[in-house]
Amino acid sequence: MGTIRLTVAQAVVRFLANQYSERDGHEQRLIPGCFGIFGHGNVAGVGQALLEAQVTGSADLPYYLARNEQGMVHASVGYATTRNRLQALACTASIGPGSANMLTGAALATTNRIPVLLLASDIFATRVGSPVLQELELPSGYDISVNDAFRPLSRFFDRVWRPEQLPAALLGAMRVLADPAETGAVTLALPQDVQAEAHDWPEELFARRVWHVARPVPERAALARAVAAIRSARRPLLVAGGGVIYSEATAELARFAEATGIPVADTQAGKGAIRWDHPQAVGGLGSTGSPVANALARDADLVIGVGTRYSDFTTASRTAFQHPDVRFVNLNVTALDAAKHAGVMLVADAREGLAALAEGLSGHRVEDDYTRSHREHLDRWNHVVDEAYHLGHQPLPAQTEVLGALNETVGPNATIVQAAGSMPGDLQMLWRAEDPQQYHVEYAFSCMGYEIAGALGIKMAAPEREVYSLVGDGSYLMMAQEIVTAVSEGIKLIIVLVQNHGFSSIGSLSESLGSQRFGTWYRFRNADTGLLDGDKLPIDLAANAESLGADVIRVKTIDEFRTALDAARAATRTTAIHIETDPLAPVPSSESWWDVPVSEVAQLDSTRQARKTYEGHKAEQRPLLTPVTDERTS
Ligand SMILES: Cc1ncc(C[n+]2csc(CCOP(=O)(O)OP(=O)(O)O)c2C)c(N)n1
Ligand SMILES: [Mg+2]
Repeated sequence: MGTIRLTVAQAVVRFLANQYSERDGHEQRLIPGCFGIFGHGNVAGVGQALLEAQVTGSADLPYYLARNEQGMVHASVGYATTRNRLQALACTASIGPGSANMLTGAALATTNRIPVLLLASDIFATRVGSPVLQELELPSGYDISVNDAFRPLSRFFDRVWRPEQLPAALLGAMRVLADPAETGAVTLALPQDVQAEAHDWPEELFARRVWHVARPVPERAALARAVAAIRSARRPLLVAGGGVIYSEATAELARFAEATGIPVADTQAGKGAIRWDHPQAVGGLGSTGSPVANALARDADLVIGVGTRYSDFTTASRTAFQHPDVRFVNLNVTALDAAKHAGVMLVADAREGLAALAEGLSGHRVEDDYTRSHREHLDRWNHVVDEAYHLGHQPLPAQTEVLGALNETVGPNATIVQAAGSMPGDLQMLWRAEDPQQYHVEYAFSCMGYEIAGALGIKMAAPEREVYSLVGDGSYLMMAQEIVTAVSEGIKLIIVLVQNHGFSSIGSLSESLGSQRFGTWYRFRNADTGLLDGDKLPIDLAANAESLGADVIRVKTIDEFRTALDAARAATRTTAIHIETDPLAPVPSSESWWDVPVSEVAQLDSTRQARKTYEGHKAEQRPLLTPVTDERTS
């Protein structure tokens, strides 16, 4: 075999253009494109390589210019999630602040277990001119740079100090990106001088490579233990997490639920894993779940977690499960999650695992009484949701009515995108999902600013879908700039901008914890109180969106909102609909709890009262440490 003389950056681009992933016999590009923002750290290295690839056709790696490095990582996460982790995008950033801006996105990707490849530019390997512009320069060691902050946030990190190190680094990066159990942020730190350095590469480095995305099957003995535990349970509850969707296991889940009669609750990432109107679907579980799922969870003697990481929102901070003998069976591709709550570990792909469980449980069904027990509760709950969707709240509409108008009109071929504020909770409780890709709420990191950037990536991954970014005023003010990227790329988003002049979410949390909504309004400072509780600010976020290139529709009522939705759907350009809502409007109760500690001592009466309530809930927390005994698994 011969060699090819290329720079390190040119080799990276050519290599990435030749990587594929495969699952169930379907092949697709593993890294189909690259976001980037150039600075001196990458303009002449990766930037030159991307240009050369495009103009000479030597490698196919389309480049997308983002407006903020954090935003481009969010967009990449939206993209990879929508592609069920079979494809990921690369992100190139300059050294210092450019790469540091990707840190939040890296944490978000790893927390959500979603692949993204970060090409972080680094300080000169030769250090001839050190310190360079934007170099951290620590007295404790000259080989440390800002990029070392990626290490704890990345599932794979390597810094390519010399060209000879590149092939192993690239192969390691692909291995982790394509492994459903390992995946997350993958960071290759590329010193700016090394990017431009030429090397003679073995030709085979650029061979077409197919990364098989595994569907690990359950170990036979573990499967037997899980089957026995499920057979011996009288009140089992299945919790469907994001892993069901990423594994494309939704049909197996429906079959499993139908065959066994076991009710299915969902998590934020798992909403849509089962249709809301499936006979066994009981809605969201946990702090912001449905009271139906929470009542079942309270009395469940067995919880079957499938593709869930059991966040505190899902377990209501370990108060959701109150049966004295509750045990867990956890089907998860990641041992970390399968081991949680001392459960029977079924380390496997969700689809393979569900099919194997269904076979092992053949002929087994929970008692009819149990299957019927929650029907009435569910009917009552559906009525509560309908009411929340049609409150007729005055003078400003309630947020639940905005969500209702969306839910009733978007259809299954749409995706709604959210991440932080009061909407994730309202959505988890009220949204009726009709399709596995309809509900996209980033709630592992719950990062304000994900909504528009994430929506951009989702629309890139699924151009045939109508993508709705639902964004609160707080999140909008943190990160709206990818509207410009959407406009320049001709990518159509529908942005629903919910203006309530501050943090409705943290405001009501603060009030419930005795902190009186302190610091959660976006208001003028009030000369009388000294607090930020004066008049509303004269700000116009609709005008802001318009200034970034979006078409804008301002509405005041829910009827106007519905009409605006029709117009936005008919439009071809990115369109923002601005609506003001009442942050204090009522929301149904999940009849659940979330652990946010309240001051143990306080002079404020509101805090002291809240502390008493807090201690009551704290007493309900369970360690969930009891191992599953032999008699339940044999
Ligand atoms: C980057 C980031 N900073 C802080 C938080 C904590 N936080 C969660 S929700 C929220 C307020 C969100 O405000 P807005 O987008 O207006 O939504 P609303 O609560 O009004 O529905 C804050 C500050 C967060 N989740 N993400
Ligand atoms: Mg708000």
